[in-house]
Amino acid sequence: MGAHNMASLLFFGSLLLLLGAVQGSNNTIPLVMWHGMGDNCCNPLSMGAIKKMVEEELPGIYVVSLMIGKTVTQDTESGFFMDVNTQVAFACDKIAQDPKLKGGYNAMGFSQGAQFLRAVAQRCPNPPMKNLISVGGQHQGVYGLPRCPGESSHICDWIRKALDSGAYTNAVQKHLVQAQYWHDPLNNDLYKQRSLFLADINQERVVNETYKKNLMTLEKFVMVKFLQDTMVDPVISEWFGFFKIGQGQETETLQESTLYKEDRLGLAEMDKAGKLVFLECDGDHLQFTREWFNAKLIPYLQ
Ligand SMILES: *[C@@H]1O[C@H](CO)[C@@H](O)[C@H](O)[C@H]1NC(C)=O
Ligand SMILES: CC(=O)N[C@H]1CO[C@H](CO)[C@@H](O)[C@@H]1O
Repeated sequence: MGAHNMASLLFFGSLLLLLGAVQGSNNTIPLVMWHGMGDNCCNPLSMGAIKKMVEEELPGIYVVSLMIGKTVTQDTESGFFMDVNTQVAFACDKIAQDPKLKGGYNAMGFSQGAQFLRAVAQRCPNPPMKNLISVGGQHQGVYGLPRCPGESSHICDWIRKALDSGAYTNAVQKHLVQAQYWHDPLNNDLYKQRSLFLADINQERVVNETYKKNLMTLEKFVMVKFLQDTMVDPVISEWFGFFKIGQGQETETLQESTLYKEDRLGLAEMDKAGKLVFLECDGDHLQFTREWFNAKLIPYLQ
C-alpha cells in the first residue's frame, strides 16, 4: 500500500470518527427535570446549574427543566399552591407536545418533583419515560416539616399535629401542595380516603392496573436518599419506605411494606428484575458534589 493510500485511509478514518462523534451527540437521550419545593425551573444556582452541568457532561443532550405556569414566579408558587394532579397533567401535556421528546426521555426529579414525575410515568406513557431518577423524592410522603426533624423536637410534633388536623380537609388538600403528600401514619385510613395525590398514585384506594403497567415499563427507577437529610421526615421515604402504621417513630423499608408485599404498584416485580436502584448520598437534602453526581447519576442519563 502506497503512502498516499495510507494517508487517505487515515483521512477517511478520521472523518468517520468525526461523523460518529457528531452523530453520537445526537444519540443522547433527552432529559426532563422537575424542581423541588420553593425552587423553580430556571434558578441559575439550582436547576439552571444542574442543567448546565448535564449539558457539559453529555454534549448534545436536550434538557428540559419543567416550568409549571407561564413565568418563573408562577412556577415557584405552583410548587406550594397548585393542585398536584393539575400540575402533573400540565407536565404531561408539555412533554407530549415537545417534538424533541417523541422518541422517549429520561426523567430526573428533585425532592417533591420526584414523586410528581413518578405520577407522570404512571399516568402518561407517551412518549415513554426510560429511566426515572428520584433525587431526595418522598415516595411515601412526609409526616414532618422541612428543617423539623420529627420526634426529636416537641415543637415539631406540635406543628405537625396542628397541620395534621387540617391536612385532609378538602380546602387544604386542594390548595396546599405539601398536604397532598402529607402522610399521617396515626390516621392512615383518613390519608387513604382523602389524600388527593399520593394515596392515588400509591394505589391506596384501588389498584389501577394502568399505573402498574406504566411504571413497570421503566428501565430503571433510581432513588437517592440523603443520609444527613434534615428536611424530609422520615428520610426512608426517599427509598419508598415509611413509618409503620399507627405510630411515628419506627420505620419500615419498601420491601417490608404492604404496597410491596401485595405488589400493588409492580415494585416487587421491578425489584426482582433489577430495575430498582437505591443510592445513598452523604449530605443534607439535595446536597451533592459534582463528582458524586457524575459518578452516580450521569451513567443513568447515557
Ligand atoms: C387509571 O389510570 C388511568 C391513567 O391515568 C386513568 O385514565 C383511569 O381512569 C384510572 N382508572 C381508575 C379506576 O382510577
Ligand atoms: C442534526 C441534528 O439533529 N442536530 C441536533 C443535535 O442535538 C442538538 C441538541 O438537542 C440539537 O440542537 C441539534 O439540532
